[in-house]
Order: sequence, then C-alpha cells, then structure tokens
Amino acid sequence: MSQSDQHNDSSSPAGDGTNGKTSINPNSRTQFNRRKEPLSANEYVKGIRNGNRAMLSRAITLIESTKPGHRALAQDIIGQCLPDSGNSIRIGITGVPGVGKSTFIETLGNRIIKKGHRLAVLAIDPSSTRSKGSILGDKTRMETLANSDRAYIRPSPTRGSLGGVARKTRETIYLCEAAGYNTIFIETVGVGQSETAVHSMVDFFLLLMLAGAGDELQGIKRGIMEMADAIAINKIDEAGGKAVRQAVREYKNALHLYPEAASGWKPNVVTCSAQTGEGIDDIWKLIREYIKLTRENGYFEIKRNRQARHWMYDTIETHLNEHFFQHPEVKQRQPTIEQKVLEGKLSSFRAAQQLLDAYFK
Ligand SMILES: Nc1nc2c(ncn2[C@@H]2O[C@H](COP(=O)(O)OP(=O)(O)O)[C@@H](O)[C@H]2O)c(=O)[nH]1
Ligand SMILES: [Mg+2]
Repeated sequence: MSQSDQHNDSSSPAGDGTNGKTSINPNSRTQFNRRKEPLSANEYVKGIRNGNRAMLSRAITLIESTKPGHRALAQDIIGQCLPDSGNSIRIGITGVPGVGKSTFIETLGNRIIKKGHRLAVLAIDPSSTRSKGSILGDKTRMETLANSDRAYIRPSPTRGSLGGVARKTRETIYLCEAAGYNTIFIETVGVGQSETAVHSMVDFFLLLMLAGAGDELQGIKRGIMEMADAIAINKIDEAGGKAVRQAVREYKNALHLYPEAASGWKPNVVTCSAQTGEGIDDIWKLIREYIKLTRENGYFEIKRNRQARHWMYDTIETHLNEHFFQHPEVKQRQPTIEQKVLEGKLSSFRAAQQLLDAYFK
C-alpha cells in the first residue's frame, strides 16, 4: 500500500480500528482507535467535528453500506452533522476519461490549499466497478493532494447504481463540510446519468474538453454542455494553437445557443493545461466570480434550496422503490411475471399492475 492509500483510504465501520494516518486532532484519534465496540452516532459526529479523518472515512463507509443497521446509524450521523454543513463551495468537474480531471484537481487543489482552503475531493467513477486500478490511478495522479493535511480524497463506492452512488456522494458532502472542508470537488465521468445527479449537488459545474476531438468523439452529450457553468479546454500545452482557437470558437457558439441561465451568469469557454498549470488560476477566478455573482443576486441560495427539494423526492423514490422490490409477495412473483413479459405473453402494463396489486394487497 502506498502512503497515500493509507492516508486517505476508507476503513471498516465495524469498530475494528482505522487506517487514517493523519488526523487533525491526534488525541481523539487514539481514543477512538482503542475502542473495539461499535461507536455511537454521537461519537462519530464528535470525531468528524474534530477533523478526525479516520472517523470521517468510517462514517462515509456507513453511508455507503447496504446494511440497514449501518444506514440507520449513517442517517443519524448525517442529521447531527447538518447544522455544521453548507459552508462550502461545491464544484463538479466532469469530462470523458483521460481528459485530465484528476490532474486538474491536483493542480488547482494544491494552489487553493496553499491559499488556506481545506479541500475534499469525491470521485464518482463508474469504471471503477470493473477495475480497482482506476481508483489507484487517480490517487497517484493526485499524489501531492493525497499527502496533504488540508485535503481529503475519497473515491466513490464501487458498487451500486450510478444514481445510488450519487445520492451517497451527496450525503458525504454534508459530513465533509461538518469536518471543516470548505471546498468540495466532485469528479465525475462525463458519460450520462452521473452528471445530472452531480449537477444537482454542486454550485458550479465545470466541463473539461479537448481541442480538436469533436464533441461526438468526446462522448459529451449536448445536455451536459447545457449544464456547464464553464467549459475548459485542457491540454493546451499539447494541442496546436489553431486547434485550440477553433475549439474555443465552436464551444462559444454552442453555448450561445442556450437560453440565458436563471443565475444571470453567462457560461464561458476558457483554456488551460492541468499539467503545466497555465490558465488554472484564471479558472479559479472565474469560479469565484460566479459564486460572488450568485450570492449577491440570491441565486446561490435558490439553487441550493431547489437541490435540497430534488434530493428529498429522490430519496422518497428510492426508498419506495426498495420497499416495493423487497416485498415478499413481489419478490416471489416477479421472476415469473417478468418472464411472461419477455415471452410476449403479458403486456408490460398488466404485469406492472399484477405486481402493484401484490404489493398493495
Ligand atoms: N499534456 C498534457 N497532459 C495532461 C494534461 N492533463 C492531464 N494530462 C494527462 O492525461 C492523462 C489523463 O489524465 P487524468 O487526470 O487521469 O484524466 P481523467 O481521467 O479525466 O481524470 C494523464 O496521463 C495525464 O498526465 C495536460 O494539461 N496536458
Ligand atoms: Mg480521474
């Protein structure tokens, strides 16, 4: 295990010791580490508030757990952390694999922690279901950050639906904020579902692109461009000046096709090299301008409140959905009914009705 893994990895929630190398308050860490019995929500919350990273990691593992007991405990912890949350800037960073998201986060992250920010990086990467390597890869790409006391890096859980993963990320944000991280970066692969979910949990949404690759080639859907508060063309150290200028022109044109945003903000196209650092400070400046504008015109609050409402309904839907499919009668009848639909012997609507009847009966 590399040092960065030990430093930032998750640990088991089962009260079996922790692997957090650094905590802000060493005393509270030892105290918790000696404990063998499961911790109470209060103890978790105390640890998180003290900036104990191992406790934070263990609480996030509870959020990610599918065990009902863990989830109940996690909800308790989140509830207690809520009053301390909300005091951060949440930034989503998306783009196809390889565009340079992790490198960008490493470069920008190091600059802002030098300015005194405390940064949490949450990475949602569905490809990690297939290869654990991509998570390790990210960690080596964010090596300096991973070894900093002012940064906390947490890869997404590797199981579950994208929507489910995203919901857990949203809950994780609260804990990170309660732990004193005032800037949250959420890295997500720009291929579909996940950024809609991420868009509804961040204040600013940044889309990374490459020059000369064409957006079809880059697998970016129009809808994702529409959500972007800025598009940054990365790797300008590599691309020719002409290709970069053309890409800027094209994306600017594309953005102008969208109706003016309710935020009063005009999304812009900028250029950078996450590798050399060129343009990175300007992007940070842009993000701060956005925050300033939307805080002043009230949109910042409005957006957060709408997001809260969205997650309320999302959570209800998820719970109802789970409850439905765990119903014994539904569980028992589902395979046969599904098979009949596949064979064309039963219409989808009748099939659904039969299962719903079984549930409501
Ligand atoms: N030349 C150049 N390479 C870059 C730049 N940013 C990232 N890379 C490289 O592109 C590859 C993918 O980067 P990574 O940050 O992992 O992309 P991600 O999949 O979007 O997170 C790595 O080999 C990086 O070193 C850049 O600005 N210029
Ligand atoms: Mg990455």
